[in-house]
Amino acid sequence: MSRTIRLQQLIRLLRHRQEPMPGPELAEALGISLRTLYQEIAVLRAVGIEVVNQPGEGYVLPPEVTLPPLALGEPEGSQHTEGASPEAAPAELVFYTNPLSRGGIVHWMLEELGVNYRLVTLEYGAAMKAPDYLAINPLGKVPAIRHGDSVVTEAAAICAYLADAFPEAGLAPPPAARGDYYRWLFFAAGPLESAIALNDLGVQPTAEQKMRLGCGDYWALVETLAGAVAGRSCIAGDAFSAADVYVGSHIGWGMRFGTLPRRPEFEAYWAGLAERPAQRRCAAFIEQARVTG
Ligand SMILES: N[C@@H](CCC(=O)N[C@@H](CS)C(=O)NCC(=O)O)C(=O)O
Repeated sequence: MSRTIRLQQLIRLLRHRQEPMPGPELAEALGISLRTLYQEIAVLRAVGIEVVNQPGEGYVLPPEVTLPPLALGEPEGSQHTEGASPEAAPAELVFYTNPLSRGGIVHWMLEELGVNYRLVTLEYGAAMKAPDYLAINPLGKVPAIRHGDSVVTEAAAICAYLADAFPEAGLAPPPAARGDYYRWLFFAAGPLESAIALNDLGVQPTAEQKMRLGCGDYWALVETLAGAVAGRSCIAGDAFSAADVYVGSHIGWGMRFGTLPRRPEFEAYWAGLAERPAQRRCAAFIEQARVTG
């Protein structure tokens, strides 16, 4: 059965039910594994068909949903029938990092995804500037990932890439609802990072320089960021996403090392994120590295 037909069947099955349909029942009706079902539901969400998961009950389709036929075209190379041909081996995912680096952001993202990856630790200095690593990142900096043939550097780009590469984890909103997601990811990776660095180095741009600098004024950025997270547990929409991993890391780190003020909006937002099991695992990993030197 092609993926398009399977997705249409999945929608049809849900449409004919008033009640939520449990995942295992749905998977059985489609003749696929639960894992494949999660992937197919992620595909539907990625094209804007919001299948709702009612915890403990199963999946339902909002009655107003219509199926966009073209949006469900067969992705290249995906025309396999489960059980009839072997699943392609997953692409190897390699994570280059140093425990005491921005790699912590990507580490958290990987732990949230719950995927298999190979962690390669690089010491600062010669190892990061060796030719084999410069072939991965010509800047000789961590983090970086290699996923199959794709190499991605820049922590924010890696988080966004991983959310798309593993849609079943639901760490990116559907494309049509990505306004805030992109906005705050880029805000934190661009102007916020630059302004924090300048402020930390004691550089005080003049009013005229602030007009030319992409980041503008440090305190205006702090105010804007505080407004974006005030009273919210997630920065983009109602669900935790890669934007929370990235922006949250800046906030948690910034408050810890004094590069951002301990504003109540930041404290409240970070308190919710710091409790996440994936974040706690990464914090323990960093602490271990710090203790053992
Ligand atoms: N813009 C990069 C920054 C990467 C970066 O500066 N990494 C630091 C560690 S946090 C590094 O590898 N420094 C080593 C060096 O420059 O030699 C990102 O967001 O990933």
